[in-house]
Amino acid sequence: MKQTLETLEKIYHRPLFDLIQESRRIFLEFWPKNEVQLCTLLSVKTGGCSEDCGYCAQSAHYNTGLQKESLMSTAEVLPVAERARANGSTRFCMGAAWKGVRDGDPKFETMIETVREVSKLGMEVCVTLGQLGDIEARKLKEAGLTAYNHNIDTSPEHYKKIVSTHTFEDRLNTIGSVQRAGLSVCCGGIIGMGENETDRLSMLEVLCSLDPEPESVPINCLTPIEGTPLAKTPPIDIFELVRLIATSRIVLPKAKIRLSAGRDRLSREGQALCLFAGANSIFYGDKLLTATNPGVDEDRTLLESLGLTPQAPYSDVPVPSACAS
Ligand code: SAM
Ligand code: DTB
Ligand code: SF4
Repeated sequence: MKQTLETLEKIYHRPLFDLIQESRRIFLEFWPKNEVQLCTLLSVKTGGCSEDCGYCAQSAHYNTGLQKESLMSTAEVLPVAERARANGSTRFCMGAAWKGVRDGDPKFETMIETVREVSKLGMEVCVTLGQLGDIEARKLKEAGLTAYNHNIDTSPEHYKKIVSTHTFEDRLNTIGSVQRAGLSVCCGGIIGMGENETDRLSMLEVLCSLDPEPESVPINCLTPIEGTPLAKTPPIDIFELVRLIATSRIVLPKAKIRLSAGRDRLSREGQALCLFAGANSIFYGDKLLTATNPGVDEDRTLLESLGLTPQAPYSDVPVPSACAS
C-alpha cells in the first residue's frame, strides 16, 4: 500500500524496541513462524559491464581486479542449480553483468534455455539481467521464470550520485515490463552508500508505491569493493539496518524480506536481530555473485542455534502468485 514519507518516518523513528515489537507482530501474522528461505545466487556472466554503478565489482569503468567470465551455458549452470537444491535452497537466482538483454540476441536465447531447464528442478527461479522490455519479460515468463530481480537501490535523488549510465526512471520502466508479464518482482536496495535516512525511506516509499507490491525485497549492505568510488565508505550501524528491515516488514507485510549482501560483516547477534525484526530469507552459499558470503556451515549453525528452519520445498508458505499454477 502507498505510504507517505511522513508516515514512514514516524514508523522508523519509534523507540527501537517498540518498532521491533510491532514488526514482529506483523511478521508472525503473515508468515510461518521460524522459517527462513534459502536462496542461492550464481553469476552466469561476470564482469565487463558497460554501466558505472559506483558500488559494483563488475563495472568495466573501475579497476576492481575481477576476472571476467563469459556467459555460462545451460549445461554448466544446471549442476550448480542441482547442488543448490540438494543443499536446501528453494530459490535459485542467476545474475548477469550487462546493461540489459534484447530478444533475438543469442545470449538471451541461452538465458531462456537455462531458465527453462532450471525451472524443471522445482525451485523458484529468479534472474537479474539488467534492463528489459515487454517482449523479453514475456518470453522469460513463458520459459518458467518465477521472479525478476531489478533493484531501485536507493532514493531517486541519491541514485544520480551513484550511477550515470542509466536513470532511476529506466529502472522503473524495466520493473513495469516485469509486472506486465505477470512475473513477480524482486526489488530492493543497498544501504551504506553515503545516503541519508530520508533517502532510505524515500526508497521504501517507492517500493510501497509499486503496483503490485514487490513480492521480494532484498536489503543489501554495501560490500565495499576496492577500485570503485564507494570503496572507502564506512559500514552502517546495525541498528539502522534493523530499523529499515522492521519498517519494511510493517509496510510490506507480505513480502519476503531478504537479508542480502554484507552479512559476512554482521555479527551473529546482529543477524539474529534482523531475522527477529522480520527478515525471512538469506542468500546461502559461500559466494554472492562475486563477493563473499558466510559459509554454508556457518549459516546452518546460525539457523540451528536460533531454532530457525530453512523453508521446506513445497511447504505451505504462499507461493508468489506469479508462479502459482
Ligand atoms: N546487472 C544487473 C542489475 O544491475 O540489475 C544485475 C546484477 S547487480 C550485481 C544486482 C544487485 O546487486 C544490484 O542492484 C545491487 O543491489 C546489488 N549489489 C551489487 N554490488 C553490490 C555491492 N558491492 N554491495 C551490495 N550490493 C550490491
Ligand atoms: C540482490 O539484491 N542482492 C544479490 C541479488 N540481488 C542478485 C546480489 C548481491 C551482490 C553483492 C555483490 C557481489 O557479489 O558482487
Ligand atoms: Fe552492471 Fe548491474 Fe553491476 Fe550496474 S549493478 S555495473 S548494471 S552488473
